[in-house]
Amino acid sequence: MSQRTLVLLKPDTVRRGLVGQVLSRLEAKGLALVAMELRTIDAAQADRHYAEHVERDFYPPLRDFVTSGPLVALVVEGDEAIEVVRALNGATDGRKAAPGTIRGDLSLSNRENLVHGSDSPESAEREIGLWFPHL
Ligand code: RTP
Ligand code: MG
Repeated sequence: MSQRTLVLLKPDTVRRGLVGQVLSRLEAKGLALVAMELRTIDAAQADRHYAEHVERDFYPPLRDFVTSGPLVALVVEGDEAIEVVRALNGATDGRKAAPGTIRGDLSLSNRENLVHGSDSPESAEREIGLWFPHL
């Protein structure tokens, strides 16, 4: 079933000059780009995006990180796109993510892990509305 999902290329991806490489992987997989924008977010947008994590101990440094510079927000579409993007991204911790995944090949960190992908149809709907309200 065709789905849309929200993807973030986090500030480390932009800082490290990996936007092209990461986008290429999504495009090569066959996912269609629906929306894409370079944006620097404030703490309020970070808190809305990570609403489920705001009270966690790991959240303050995560908030500092995601607001630390421009990121690329995009919506991609394709068959089972939510699960497909999560599989391309790999496990959260780049040190543990499998080789062949974006994080497994390009990240050595649990925080600076390059990408975000919505984790369920409900999350995708909420996050797409938050980042791209016109969609
Ligand atoms: P994301 O939301 O960024 O796509 O990552 P994810 O689904 O793989 O991981 P999630 O559980 O949603 O966590 C969101 C971000 O919080 C940081 N994190 N740190 N125990 C920890 O120190 C911890 N757990 C999560 C990660 O940066 C993760 O991307
Ligand atoms: Mg998540």
